[in-house]
Amino acid sequence: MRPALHAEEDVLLVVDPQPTFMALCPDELPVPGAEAVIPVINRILAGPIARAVVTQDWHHPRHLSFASQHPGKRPLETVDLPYGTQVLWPDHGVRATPGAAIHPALDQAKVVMILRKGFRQAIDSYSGFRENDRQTGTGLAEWLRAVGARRLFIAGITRPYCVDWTAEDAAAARFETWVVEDACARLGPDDALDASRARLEAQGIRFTTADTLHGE
Ligand code: VGL
Ligand code: ZN
Repeated sequence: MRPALHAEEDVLLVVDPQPTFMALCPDELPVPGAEAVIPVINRILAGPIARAVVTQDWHHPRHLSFASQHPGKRPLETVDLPYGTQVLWPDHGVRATPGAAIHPALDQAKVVMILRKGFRQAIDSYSGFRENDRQTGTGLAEWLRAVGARRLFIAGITRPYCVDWTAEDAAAARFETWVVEDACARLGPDDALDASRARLEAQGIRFTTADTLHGE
């Protein structure tokens, strides 16, 4: 259940809808089924929601989250960085490469803000609000407040990484936060996803589906 949508107060936050995470880019960070979220998100955007924000992974070509920058390490292994443990990934989301573009099929008519994140070479940024050092802000919370946003619906790529970290920071910034579960791509084992969902629910974040945003 949800109350009626309000044009000024409700924003769809689309996390990382980029080919770098899709089968289109097999040498980057393809996530099974990631391309399937685009039509689901477009369907939400065709409904009563009035505004959307897109985040875009926008990494330095030698970003420290890339396994390639750590001799002897492979993707999904971890390293200890000054801000804590960082999972390593294949090279992906490299700024101004085709894979880092917003997917061309995403309907951008209602997208009023595009926020690039992870652009500092030595800090990753899963969340659209705060980098992985948990200290460096992106300005997104302030921007959302400036346009009168109060409630956020979050969709995109991936749970439990960028979507869930963004949701957690959205709730911490006191937005009413919903994750649109069937509009998200999933990466990794079910138990990690379930644990993350429980963590988010404990913080008051709710889960919904794309149909609900049409009032169905
Ligand atoms: C993501 C890993 C690295 C994501 C981004 O969008 O979930 N995951 N960079
Ligand atoms: Zn990334």
